[in-house]
Amino acid sequence: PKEIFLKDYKLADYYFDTVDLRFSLGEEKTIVSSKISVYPRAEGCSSSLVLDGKDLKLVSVNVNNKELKEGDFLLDSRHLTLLSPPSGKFTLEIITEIYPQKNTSLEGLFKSSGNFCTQCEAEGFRRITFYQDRPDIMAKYTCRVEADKSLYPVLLSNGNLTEQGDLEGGRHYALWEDPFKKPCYLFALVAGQLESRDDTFTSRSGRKVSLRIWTPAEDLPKTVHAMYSLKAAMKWDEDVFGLEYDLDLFNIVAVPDFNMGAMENKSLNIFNSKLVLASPETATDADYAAILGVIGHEYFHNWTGNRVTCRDWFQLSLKEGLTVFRDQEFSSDMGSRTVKRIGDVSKLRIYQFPQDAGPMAHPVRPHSYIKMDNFYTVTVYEKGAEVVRMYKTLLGGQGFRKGMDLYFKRHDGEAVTCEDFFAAMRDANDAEFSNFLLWYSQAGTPRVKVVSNYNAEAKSYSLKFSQEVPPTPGQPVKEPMFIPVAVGLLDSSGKDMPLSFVYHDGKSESITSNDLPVYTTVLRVTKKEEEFVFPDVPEQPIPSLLRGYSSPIRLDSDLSDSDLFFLLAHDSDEFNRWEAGQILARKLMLGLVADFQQRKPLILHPQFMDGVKSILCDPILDKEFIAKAITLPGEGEIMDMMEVADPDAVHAVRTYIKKQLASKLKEEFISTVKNNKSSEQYEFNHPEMARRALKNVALVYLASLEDPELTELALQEYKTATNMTEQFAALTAIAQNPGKTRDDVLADFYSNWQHDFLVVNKWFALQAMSDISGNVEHVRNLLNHPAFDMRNPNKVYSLIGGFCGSPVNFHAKDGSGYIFLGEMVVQLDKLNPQVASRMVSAFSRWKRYDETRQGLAKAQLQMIMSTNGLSENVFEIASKSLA
Ligand code: BAL
Ligand code: ZN
Repeated sequence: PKEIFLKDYKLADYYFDTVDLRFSLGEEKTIVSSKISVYPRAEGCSSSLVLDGKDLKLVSVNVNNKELKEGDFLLDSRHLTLLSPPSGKFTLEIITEIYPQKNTSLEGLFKSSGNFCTQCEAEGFRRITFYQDRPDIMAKYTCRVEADKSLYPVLLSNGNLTEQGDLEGGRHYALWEDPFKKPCYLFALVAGQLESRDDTFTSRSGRKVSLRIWTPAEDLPKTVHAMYSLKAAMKWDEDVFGLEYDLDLFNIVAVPDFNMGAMENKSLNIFNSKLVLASPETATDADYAAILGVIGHEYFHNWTGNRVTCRDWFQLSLKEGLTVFRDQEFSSDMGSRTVKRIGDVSKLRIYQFPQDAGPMAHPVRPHSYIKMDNFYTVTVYEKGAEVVRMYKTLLGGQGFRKGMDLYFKRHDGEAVTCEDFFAAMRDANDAEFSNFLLWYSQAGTPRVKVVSNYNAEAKSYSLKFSQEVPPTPGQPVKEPMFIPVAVGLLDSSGKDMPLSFVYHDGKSESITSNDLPVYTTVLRVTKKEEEFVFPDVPEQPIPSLLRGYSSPIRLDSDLSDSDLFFLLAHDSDEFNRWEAGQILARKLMLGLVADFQQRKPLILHPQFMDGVKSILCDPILDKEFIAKAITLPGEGEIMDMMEVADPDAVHAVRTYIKKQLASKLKEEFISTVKNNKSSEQYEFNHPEMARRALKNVALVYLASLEDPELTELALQEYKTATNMTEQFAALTAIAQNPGKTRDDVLADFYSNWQHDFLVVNKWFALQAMSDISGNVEHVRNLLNHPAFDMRNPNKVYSLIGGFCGSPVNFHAKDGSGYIFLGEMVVQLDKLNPQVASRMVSAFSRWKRYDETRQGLAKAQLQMIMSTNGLSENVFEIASKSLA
């Protein structure tokens, strides 16, 4: 397989002006005709024109109305090369045949539940027709779709519907015209039996936009929340960024078979059903929140991604990091900012930190790839969003908005790079950013140490930072990064001290803003070692460091446990209150893991228990914040901090602490469950979600005790729940413990919900993720369950992906978990390489474990590598993991 490098980027020799596509959709084959007006970048260009193409049957190629003969072109398994195209502009017409009904990769044109649909990002368009399949080729498209009218009554593509009509033989057609230039990855087509929920949105300039969400008829009632989310997103983008929608029609289609969550095709977003369909009875609060966020995300791409797109795929974070940041801000404004931030930072720590420390570590802008699909990663998306957030932290809200305005003014209609975004931010603010661009090119999570010192005589307080970026594959040595560290100082009563000056580099810098006191300042840490000194500090402060998690780093401070308990109780930065609790919990868990490994008795520190109790019983705190604060760090997070990851010890310790807390705080947890009972009517709003979140966490703690009375309490919650959030949480609580109650409730749940594939996926995932010993056999049995289907990505992610999420079972010392995953990857790769490569990633950190586990995991990776016909997707992850 060939590796592609950013440094090799070259402008294309030919560009496309207009593209007219015609699809004749059929059961046996689909015929695709394209008519492209081509122009050379430079006069007198004599280069050949290389078009990408995969699994296409070429029917004919015409240039300026003349059919090309053998010898005029070369055809291989990846390209169609026109050897000597005319100099100057010309018209290129190509006819291909494709077979969407056989396409299980779900890239290009494929069938999902009988309907036709497309997925072209990153490189799926080359499976539809021969084309220069790269994002800097932007053209205006028309698309004529023709199909059997009774089988495919709805025919959709990008832009505006300009013509439609009936044809002979029971067929019909629709002609779509997109007035905006776009790269081919934003092309979309849908044809099938669908109905729509219709609504309108009037933009602030008075444009009346028709909104349609398409699903099979029976699912339409479940699109209310998606429509609410879309309208909220359209309004938010106008209010916050001044960005309006630019066409009169916006379509969303929900399909059950989809590799990704959703896709932002111009005016025709295609979604995985999971991220559209919701009703209180079938979807949880987490599903509702995800729908809000992803509907927002895809809509926001219309400006950050579509109107301004990426020059090449290395720049993916230009659109994804920025759009994730925008959707995070949208969700924060629609709910609780602190809770959203806690969730986003947890996601970064649980998924991105391990990636950044493993064999697949890559910068936010990768330097190379074999398969671009493998780089739709938490690094490009989530760390990329943190990079965008740092611009805002450094420039302030208004400065960030000025940068965004300049970015659109300069680049609307263009395919650009991360430097162009950086330059817009810098130039709009006359900012000095020194080495900020390193965030795009250096992989690895910076580790920052801070040492504090209070000089009582001088009444000054210093913070001394040192930073290190760990080596990552291909990057053994790193430069110091530009790290914004938001800091506040608390006095002994827990109040923020006003900050007026800081000495840095021998200079005094004023902190006040418009003569008002400031309680948080952003220190710019840019060197390997650097000191900041606050003068006029009347007493020894407790520092609140990295407020709001102002940069994506690992911070080691010299805060004592009592400082952390103090911050947990008093910090005005709510994120840092949660963080103080997490740092304490991580320390406690690591200490107990060491005890467990040395066969010492486990003892829970009473101060920790008192801390949990005081949060649980605080009547003022937000309930969802409490739920987050009393949830212990995950097993992965703790394993990540160990020299040699020990899943059994970490699991034993986490279970021990959970049970200890449950038993010592039993009465408090019972009151929490009783005082936060369901209201009759489900509402998706923060106070209601917070109430449910707290009750559900309490229930999981209680049920862990395996006490019949408490199991009965959970059972009652299960039976009386009026929404899926509470019903599923009760099921989760009960399912912790093996036995008849568990088996009965799982069977009951399936029999109630077997008609709803999205709910059945939750049922698969819950069982797959179970920590019950030897669960691999149960998961193997579930592969044969009639509701399971290897061709459906959601089912694979639930069952096989879910299994890899249980460290004790996936990393079982007998190798049974690794053998299972190895088999699954080989099977999946034949059907859907993108999904297989996501699954094989679970092996990538095998070197973190003990020798026995290393040997077992390595053997599976080697077995996968030796498989005939392995896809490039899986090859890239498996080979890099073994390197
Ligand atoms: N562009 C792929 C799906 C998404 O990130 O929106
Ligand atoms: Zn996106």
